[in-house]
Amino acid sequence: NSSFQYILAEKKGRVGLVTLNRPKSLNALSDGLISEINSAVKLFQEDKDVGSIIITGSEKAFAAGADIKEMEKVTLPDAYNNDLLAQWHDLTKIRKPIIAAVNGYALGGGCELAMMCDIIIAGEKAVFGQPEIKLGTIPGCGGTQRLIRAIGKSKAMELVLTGNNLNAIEAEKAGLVSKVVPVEELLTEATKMAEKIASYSQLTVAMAKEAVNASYELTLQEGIRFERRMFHSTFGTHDQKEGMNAFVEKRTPTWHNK
Ligand code: CO8
Repeated sequence: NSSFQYILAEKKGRVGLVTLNRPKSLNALSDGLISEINSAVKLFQEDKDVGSIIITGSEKAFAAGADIKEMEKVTLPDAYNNDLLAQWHDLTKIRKPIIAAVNGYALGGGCELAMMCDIIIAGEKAVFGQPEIKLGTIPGCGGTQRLIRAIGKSKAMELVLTGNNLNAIEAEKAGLVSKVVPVEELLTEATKMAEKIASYSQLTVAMAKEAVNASYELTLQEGIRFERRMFHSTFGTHDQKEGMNAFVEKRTPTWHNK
């Protein structure tokens, strides 16, 4: 869609692709860029033909963080009155699965953006980190909260307190990314995964995403109860009947998303 200034958004079959496109500043996340990401994913959320979404950057940078030049002069009253960064979290309201395909730098807000997605796939040259401490500030968009859940306290503290980075292999070992692939194959691999997800019942996929994400908020007992109720709900769908019947009849299921 050519109406965007800082991103490219296109449909590739059943996959919605968002490419961050502010190369001169390594995809630094300005307010304008974040608004455009939010608008694009909302359009994909509403589009019945789209089953999953990929967010990617360039080979050099997924995103090198919040736009430091934009933030430099912000005062506390500005930040508080405008609830700076609040709009960033809109991405987590999208119910379709989102894959972050990360080549190059995913630093500060860039790492936080990747962590707001459901799955992170990394190219071999990817670099993850929360270097805000070097700028006299701290992560402001979930970095202190999501990183600890992804990689545990000791590693999360190291990243946040020292500004040290993780390379792709370290990030995979720590559990931050689901797989590492050669740089030039990143988008192909991400697309394959996105297409696979999009090939299932969209209704069931959304329920699965909601159930996994509930674990962020609920105790184990409540989470297991929530999961069981969602599981029960699938038996009220056409697609559960179709999926199981197709297995029994040894044929490919046809999903109706209902
Ligand atoms: N903001 C603004 N401009 C940036 C940013 C950024 N985060 N990162 C890079 N740029 C610009 C550079 O200023 C430079 O512009 P110019 O050509 O006009 O001088 C251009 O991009 C190229 O960058 P470099 O010349 O520095 O490229 P290098 O290859 O030498 O280095 C690095 C690449 C290591 C990624 C380096 O650019 C760097 O350290 N960038 C800053 C990384 C960083 O500190 N990120 C954290 C930002 S703070 C943050 O995210 C707060 C999070 C709060 C929540 C999210 C809020 C929105």
